[in-house]
Amino acid sequence: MDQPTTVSAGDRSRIEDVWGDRTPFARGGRWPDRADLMLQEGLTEADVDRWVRSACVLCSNGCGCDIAVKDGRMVGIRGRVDDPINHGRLGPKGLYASWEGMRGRDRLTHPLVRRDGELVPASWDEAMSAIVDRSRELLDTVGPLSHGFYTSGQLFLEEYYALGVIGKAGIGTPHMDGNTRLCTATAASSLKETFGADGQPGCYEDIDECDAMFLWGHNLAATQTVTWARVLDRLAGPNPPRLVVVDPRRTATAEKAEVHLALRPGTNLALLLALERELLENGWIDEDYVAAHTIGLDELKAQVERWTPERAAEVCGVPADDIRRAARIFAESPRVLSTVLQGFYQAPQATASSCQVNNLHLLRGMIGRPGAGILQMNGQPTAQNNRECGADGDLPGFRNWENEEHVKQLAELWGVDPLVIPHWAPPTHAMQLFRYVEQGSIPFLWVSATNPAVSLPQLPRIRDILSKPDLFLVVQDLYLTETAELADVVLPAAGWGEKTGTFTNATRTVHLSEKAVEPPGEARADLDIFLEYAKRMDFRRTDGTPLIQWETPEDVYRAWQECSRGRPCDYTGISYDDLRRESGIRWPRREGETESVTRLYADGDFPSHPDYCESYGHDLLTGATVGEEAFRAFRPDGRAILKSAPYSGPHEPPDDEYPLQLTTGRSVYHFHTRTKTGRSPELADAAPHVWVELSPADAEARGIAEGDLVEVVSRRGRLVAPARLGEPRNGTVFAPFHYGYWDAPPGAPERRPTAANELTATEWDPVSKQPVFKSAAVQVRRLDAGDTAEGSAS
Ligand SMILES: Nc1nc2c(c(=O)[nH]1)N[C@H]1C(S)=C(S)[C@@H](COP(=O)(O)OP(=O)(O)OC[C@H]3O[C@@H](n4cnc5c(=O)[nH]c(N)nc54)[C@H](O)[C@@H]3O)O[C@H]1N2
Ligand SMILES: Nc1nc2c(c(=O)[nH]1)N[C@H]1C(S)=C(S)[C@@H](COP(=O)(O)OP(=O)(O)OC[C@H]3O[C@@H](n4cnc5c(=O)[nH]c(N)nc54)[C@H](O)[C@@H]3O)O[C@H]1N2
Ligand code: SF4
Ligand SMILES: [Mo]
Repeated sequence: MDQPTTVSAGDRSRIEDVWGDRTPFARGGRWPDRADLMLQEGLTEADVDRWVRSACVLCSNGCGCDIAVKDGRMVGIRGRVDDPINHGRLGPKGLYASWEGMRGRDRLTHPLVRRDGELVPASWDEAMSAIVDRSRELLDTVGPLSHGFYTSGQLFLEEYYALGVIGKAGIGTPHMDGNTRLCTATAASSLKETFGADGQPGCYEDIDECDAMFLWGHNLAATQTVTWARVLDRLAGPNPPRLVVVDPRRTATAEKAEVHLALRPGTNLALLLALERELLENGWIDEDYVAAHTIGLDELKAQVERWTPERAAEVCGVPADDIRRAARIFAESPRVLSTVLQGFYQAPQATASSCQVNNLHLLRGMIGRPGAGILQMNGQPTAQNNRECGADGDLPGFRNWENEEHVKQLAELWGVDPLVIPHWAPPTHAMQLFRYVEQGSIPFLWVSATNPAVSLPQLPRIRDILSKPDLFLVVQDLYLTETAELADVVLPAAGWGEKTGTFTNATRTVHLSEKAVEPPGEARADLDIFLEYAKRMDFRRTDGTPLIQWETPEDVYRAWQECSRGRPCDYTGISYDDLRRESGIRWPRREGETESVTRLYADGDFPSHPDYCESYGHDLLTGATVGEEAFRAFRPDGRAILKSAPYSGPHEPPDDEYPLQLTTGRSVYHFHTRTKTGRSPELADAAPHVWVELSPADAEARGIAEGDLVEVVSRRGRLVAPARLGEPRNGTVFAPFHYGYWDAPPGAPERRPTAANELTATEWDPVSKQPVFKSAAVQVRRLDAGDTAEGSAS
C-alpha cells in the first residue's frame, strides 16, 4: 500500500486535483489502494484521540472511511483501504465537507416554533406537543389522508424503516415519499420494469474487468469522483476500456470518451432505439440468451424498426456514424459495463430510455458476468435504503402493493389489519403530494432531511405551497434552510457522525456508521424524533400492544432484517457485528451465509415470478399499470422483459420565443443545496456563486462574453447569473441547481432567488414519476450595466 495521501484543511490541493494521483492497473487486476487522509489544519495523526468507523454520505458511492475525533469534535477523515468501494480513496466532498459540513456555527441547536409569524426557540416538549396535537386533531377529524411525509435519500436505513412503519401501520397514509423521487425513482422503475424487482445487477469490480464502458447521462467525473478515479486508473493502465459518453455537454467525463454522443437534451430514447436496431439488424445479439432468459423480442423489433441511425441522428443532433460507432463498440466488446444516471432519469421518457439500456445488455447476454453489467445508478448516499424500507412510495422489502399476499406479510409482521396498510391505489408520489398540499387536502406535512424550497421544480409555485397559511409544516434539518424558514415547527437533527445507523450504496454495499461525537445543543437523532412521535401518538397493534417498541438503531435494524427475509434485499445474514468486522457487505446475504452475492442474475433467473416480483409493471409510454392478470398472462416466470415505447420527445420543445434548452445538474464541488459543502471554506470558495453555461456560438450570437451577467427566462421564472462559455452543445444552456437564496451572484442583491429551479417545469415521467429537471425551453440575454439584476428579478 502507498503512503497516506494526506491533505490538511486549508490545503487546496484536492480542490485543484479532484481525483488525486493515478494508480494504474490492468484489466482483471486489483485496483491498488491509496490511503487518503484529511485533518484539521495544524493537526497530525498523532493528535487524533479516536477513529470511528463510517462511510461518506455525500453521494451514493458510499466510500468507507473513519472519522477522526479529538476532544469530542470531528477533526478529519481517512479512507478505509480495506473497503471494497474506495480502497482508501476519498474525493473532495468526502475530504472537506463530510466533517467540516457538520461543524457550521449556525447548526440548529434547539427546536423552533412559529409564534405571531416568527420562529422562536422552544423546548422539545413544546415542539413535539405542537406536532402531536395537530396530528391527533387531524386524524380524529379528517383521517389519515390529511398527513403527508416528505423525506430523504440521506437518512439512515433504521430511520426510513421506522418512518415507513409509522406512516403505513400507525397512521395509514399513502402520502409518503422521499426526495428519492427526484433522484433514483427511475433507477428503481427501470429495474422493476425489466427484471421484476429493484436491485443493482452490477458492481464496481465490473470496472476492473470490462472492455468498454457506456456512461448514459452520467457525469461520473464530477458526481462519483472516487469511482471516476477507478476508471482513470484503468484508462491509464494496459488494455484500457473503450469509453462512450452520452451527454449534451463536453464534461470532464466526456473529454475522455472515444465516442461522445452530445445529443439534444430529451432525445435519449431515439438514440437508444437506433442502437438497439443496429444490434438487431447486424445480428449482434446472443440469440440463445435472449431465447432462454427474456420475453418481448418481437415487440421490441417492431418498436425499433423505423429508427435508422439517420433518423435518430436527425432527432438527436449527432452524426449517424457516431451512432454506428457506438453500436459497434457495444457489439465488439466482450464485456460492457453501463452506468445510467440523471441525464436519463431526469429527462423526458426516463423509464423508457433507461429500460432500453437494460435491453441492450439483455440482447447481448451481458449481465451478471465479471465486467458485463448494468449500474442503474443512485445519487444520494442512502437512496437505496429508502427504496428498500418503504419511506418512499414502495412497500418495504421490495414488496408489491398490488399483491395481497405481500401486504398480508407486512400486516403480520407489524401486528395490524392489512386494511390499515395503504394499498388500494398506487402510492402518492412527491409531485402529487405537493399538489394535494396545494389543493388543501394535505394540511399536515412533515419534511425531513431535504430542502424542497430549492430542489423541487418550479420554485415560485413550491414556495407558495410551502407558505400556505392553512398548512402545518414540520421541518427536521441540521440547518435553518430555505424550507425550514417556512416551517411552523423546526426540529434540530443530529447528523452524520452524531448518530449510529446503516446505509447501502449504489451497488448494494452496506456500511455501519457509528456515532463519533455528541450532536450540538439539543439536536436529536432523526430516529429518536420519529420514535418519540410514535410514542406520543400511542400507535397500537390490533392486540393492543404498542406498535413500536424499539429503543435503539440496532433494535430497528433487527426488525428490518426480519422484514427483508426471503426478499431480494435479504439482510438476515448481515448483523451490526458483521459490519464492525468487514468494511462494506453486499446484500443479499441470508442468515447463516458468510459470502454475499457479487453480481445479481448470474444464473439468468430474474425476480419476475408473479408471486415474488415487486411490480406487475407499466406501459412505458402512458404509465398505465399492467395489472396482475395481464402480467401473469405474459408468463415472465423468471425471465427479463424487453420493454419499449415509442419516442415522443421533450414536453417543452424550444420555439421562437424560448429558443434554447435548459439543462441543470451538478458541480464537482457542491452537494445539492450546499448545506454541507457551502460550509466548507475550501469548497465554498471553489464555486461560490451560481453560473450559467452556454456554447461559444450561442453566447456570441447574443453578445455574451465569459463572466457577463445574463438573465435566463422560462415560462415560469427567471435566474440571473454570470455566464461561462464552453461545455454545452449549441442550443443547450446548463445551470447548476445548488444555489438557493443564500448567495446571490456578484452585482445582484442579497437573498434573491438564484436557483435553477426557478426555471424548471412541473412535469414528470409517467412510470417513475421522476420530475423532468433536464429540459425546459428558455431565452437568454445579456444584462447591461444599467440593467440591474434586481430590476429583472421580479
Ligand atoms: N459533486 C456532486 N456529486 C454528487 C451530487 C452533487 O450534488 N454534487 N449529488 C449526488 C446525487 S444525489 C446524484 S442524483 C448524482 C447525479 O449525478 P449525475 O447524473 O452524474 O449528475 P447531473 O449533473 O445531474 O447530470 C448528469 C449529466 O446529464 C447531462 N444531461 C442533461 N440532459 C441530458 C439528456 O437529455 N440526455 C443525456 N444523455 N444527458 C443529459 C448533463 O449535461 C450532466 O452532465 O450525483 C451525486 N453526486
Ligand atoms: N434543477 C434540478 N433540481 C434538482 C436536481 C437536478 O439535477 N436539477 N437533482 C435532484 C436530485 S437528484 C436530488 S437528490 C435533490 C436533492 O435535493 P435536497 O434533498 O433538497 O438537497 P440537500 O441539500 O441534500 O438537502 C438535504 C437536507 O438534509 C439536511 N440533512 C443532512 N443530513 C441530515 C440528517 O441526518 N438529518 C436531517 N434531519 N437532515 C439532514 C441537510 O442540511 C439539507 O438541508 O435535488 C433534486 N433537484
Ligand atoms: S465519491 Fe461520494 S462517497 Fe466517496 S468521498 Fe466522494 S462524495 Fe463521498
Ligand atoms: Mo439525487
